[in-house]
Amino acid sequence: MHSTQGIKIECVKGDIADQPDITAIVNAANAELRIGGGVAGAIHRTAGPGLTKECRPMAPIKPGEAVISSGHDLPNKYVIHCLGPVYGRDNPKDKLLADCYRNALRLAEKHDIDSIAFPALSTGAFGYPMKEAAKIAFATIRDEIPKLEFVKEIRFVLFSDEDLKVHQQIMEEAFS
Ligand code: AR6
Repeated sequence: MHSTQGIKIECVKGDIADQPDITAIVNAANAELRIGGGVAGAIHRTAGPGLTKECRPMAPIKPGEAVISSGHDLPNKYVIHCLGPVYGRDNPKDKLLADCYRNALRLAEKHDIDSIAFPALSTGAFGYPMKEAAKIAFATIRDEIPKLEFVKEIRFVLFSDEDLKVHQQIMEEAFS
């Protein structure tokens, strides 16, 4: 856990679709905003068909973009859907990944959201190396923090002990 300028940043191991104390969870979406594998599968399964229906008119989205919907049957008020870059295809990959985190935080601010949980965007099916992606994620968050008025808690939800370890280490480096 790290605390900076009144904002709590933490990394936990768990399921992004099971964060009941968080106002907005972030989806590692596909361009069509449909159910998929990984994070998108877990979120859409828990949210139910209403989520797909609400998202349809907002699709397709481009790499780096973020859009917001309600949480439907999830315990969260909102879902912020981000399309991460496909590693080796969507370029500049580092800027597009940073755009996801920046745009998600800006949408959260626009909706007076106090707490947000991110998965490790692009690091599954889209193939972004975990460590490289984590460095971009925390550097972007660090740069956005001075602009945050409503967001008071940022959580990273990682799927494995190894991913958790990498994120904790890079978080410490970014904020030291
Ligand atoms: N909670 C937290 N993290 C998870 C979960 C979960 N329930 N499930 C997987 N992860 P991915 P991407 C981790 O593939 O790379 C989808 O099919 C996973 O281990 O969900 O942005 C969409 O439809 C990995 O580290 O997202 C898109 O087409 C990270 O979350 C595409 O995959 C992201 O994995 C998006 O690919």
